[in-house]
Amino acid sequence: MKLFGSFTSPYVRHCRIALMQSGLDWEMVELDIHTSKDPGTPTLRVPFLEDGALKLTDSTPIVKYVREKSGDVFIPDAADLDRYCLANTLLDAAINLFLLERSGLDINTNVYTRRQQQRIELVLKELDSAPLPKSGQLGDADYRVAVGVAWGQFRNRFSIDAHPNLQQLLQIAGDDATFVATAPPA
Ligand SMILES: N[C@@H](CCC(=O)N[C@@H](CS)C(=O)NCC(=O)O)C(=O)O
Repeated sequence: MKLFGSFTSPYVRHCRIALMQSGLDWEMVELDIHTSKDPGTPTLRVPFLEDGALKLTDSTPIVKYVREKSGDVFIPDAADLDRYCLANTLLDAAINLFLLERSGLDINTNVYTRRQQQRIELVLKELDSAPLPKSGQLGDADYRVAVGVAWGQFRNRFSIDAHPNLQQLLQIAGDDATFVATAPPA
């Protein structure tokens, strides 16, 4: 199967982690979604996945598909799933602001982008209050939070100085071979 995406995307990173852990046959097809004229996905976003006739256009069904195809489960617990969704909300807001700023918008004066900034701070606080996984026992909610927080540091989009549990989570994830192997290029 083929995973299309970039090596900097946190959503792609989570898919790569699941694929690396799966033992399945897969390859990564590098794609710059911003310059590709016909990227092959209606979302105009990465990641997307092709496995024969199956096409998946979002990281959540991709991770679920990969986990289940390799005999594993995808987040059975509702509270864990909520944490996973909070991490997606954090990422969606932070990436949105990143791209808007890059396209020339002053994100500090627009009412909606200020709301997005407030959303990021509130979600970080909420995620910081969650219990930490043990080293070597990260589930998909933990991976989603970890790739999200790591992306925020990589792109300098938000600080976790006031969030000791999120700092600790990155340390715990730093013991995980697939998390380390998928780090964005320096
Ligand atoms: N809900 C999607 C979000 C994917 C997403 O936002 N990807 C970013 C890269 S990290 C992207 O392709 N952005 C391009 C754009 O918004 O134009 C998922 O989970 O796969």
